[in-house]
Amino acid sequence: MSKGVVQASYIWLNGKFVKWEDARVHVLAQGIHYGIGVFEGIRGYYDDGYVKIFRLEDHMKRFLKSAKIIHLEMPYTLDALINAVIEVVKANNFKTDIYIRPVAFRGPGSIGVRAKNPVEVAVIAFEFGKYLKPTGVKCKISSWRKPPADSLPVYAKIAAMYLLYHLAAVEANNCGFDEAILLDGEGYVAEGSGENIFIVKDGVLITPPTYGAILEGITRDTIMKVATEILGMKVVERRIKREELYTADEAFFTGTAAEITPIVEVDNRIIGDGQIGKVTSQLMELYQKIVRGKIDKYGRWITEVK
Ligand code: PY5
Repeated sequence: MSKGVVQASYIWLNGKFVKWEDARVHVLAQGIHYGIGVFEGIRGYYDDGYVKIFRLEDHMKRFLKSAKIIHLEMPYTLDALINAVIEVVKANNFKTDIYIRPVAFRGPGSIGVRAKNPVEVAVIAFEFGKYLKPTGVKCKISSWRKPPADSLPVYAKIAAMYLLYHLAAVEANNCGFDEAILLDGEGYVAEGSGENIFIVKDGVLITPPTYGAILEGITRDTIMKVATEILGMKVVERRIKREELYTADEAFFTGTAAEITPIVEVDNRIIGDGQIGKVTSQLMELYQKIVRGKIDKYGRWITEVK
């Protein structure tokens, strides 16, 4: 379902607004050669005549955390980065739901692996719809595994890690599936190629723990809070065996791009009755209300861009 990006007017690049077509990078950039970069994915929802950005501060804090983990000296403060996002949304005068992609990477200079070339930062925002099929996806357990925690930093949203997700997602697509599910080094369920994963079993919501091989997803955190606080559900963080996934009552992905996406099949096993589950559909509906600022309790997560 992922389509080409809808071009907007301006991109924020190294502290300045440049026209979309002028936002260029030198081919010597270390970020291109070695994947030395970090990024974020944020959504903005056009509602009530303006864009509402969801959990902006949390995303930008993770951006800084990712940069710190890989030695990237971010040339901007948290406030400056938050402001850059708000300004780029304003500059493009969006009238649709959008996706915002802050990215920081090492630019041109030395070709050495140990070189610390100057860091470049961009914030790109564009019109965006659904990322995965909201009616449910068919998944394949990937032959590609998540690396152990001492191999690549799993908490950081680093560019280099996305080669793994690319391989997993392409493999799944080539085999006729919509999305991949990666296991960790010990064979437990970790996450999708760009999403965290949840299962529902006997009314309990279960998701892999953050001390495992997963990204600490912001949507994951949102759903854990909403399931507990609004639906009164028990939420458990623990390792999930592959066969527990096959036999779950319901399963779904969470992610900024994927929002809440039902999983209806895994490795040709139908999950539940193959339809969107009851808990999943309740959470999908609640999530849309929350991100569009319709539930006061979670109003603190919204940044209004007027
Ligand atoms: N796990 C991985 C590997 C991810 O890439 C993502 C987000 C998540 C989990 C969910 O994290 P969050 O809920 O904080 O978004 N993926 C990005 C996104 O914007 C990029 C997808 C291509 O959703």
